[in-house]
Amino acid sequence: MAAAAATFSLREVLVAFAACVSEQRAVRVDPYLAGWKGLVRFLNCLGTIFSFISKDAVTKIEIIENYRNSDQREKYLTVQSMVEYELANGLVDLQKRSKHPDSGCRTFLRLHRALHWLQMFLEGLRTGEDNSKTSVICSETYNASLANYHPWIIRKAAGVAFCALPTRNTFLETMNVGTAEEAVAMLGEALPYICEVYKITEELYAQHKLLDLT
Ligand code: 1PZ
Repeated sequence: MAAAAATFSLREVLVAFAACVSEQRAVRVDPYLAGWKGLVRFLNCLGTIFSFISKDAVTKIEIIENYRNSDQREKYLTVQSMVEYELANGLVDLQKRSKHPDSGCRTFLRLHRALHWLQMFLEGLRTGEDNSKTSVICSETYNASLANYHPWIIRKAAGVAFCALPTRNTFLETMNVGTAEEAVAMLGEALPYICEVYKITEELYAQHKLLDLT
């Protein structure tokens, strides 16, 4: 029903990331992608100026989803099994992008780097003053993280898009978790899950020297 579509809330993202880490501390791919899909829906609510960003995120999500729907789906159940499988079978371009331009490892790394930005951005939002500017929190955290991996033209476009972000309180209300205070509380609950997922993935990629995949 229409009401169901309208009740989208960023709480779904929290629930998804909370479901990512298994008892063996593996990162489950399906809830990870579900978390990103929720973020994309949220981003789309903020206006068409962000569509070049959400389109790229959707492309990356779909590449990994295709692996999850392929004959090798079991190999892509967790990030750990994906890394193991792709490395053991020479499915990752370790030097430069060539035979396997869209490997799971390379594609996942793009989302992983964006998750680092998200972690810092949400923390900035959570701890920011009532009247602070979302655009400033967004550009500062972007410049400190993801921007290092983006060419000038993308950084420029991102900077323009950030100017369209609403004030902190309006932004928090757009999350549909209740009042701004309730949204802040939800962020406090969500961030430890996001941080944990980020940390485990970062360690795994570092261990296999995959953090620089082009
Ligand atoms: C709330 C405001 C949203 C701000 C989003 C901040 C991130 C800006 C990212 C700009 C990405 C622009 C589009 C394309 C980028 C790609 O070149 C790169 C590298 O991929 P490659 O070219 O190597 O295949 N893609 C990425 O870095 C992935 C970016 C995903 C960003 C998802 C943001 C979701 C935001 C949710 C907000 C709540």
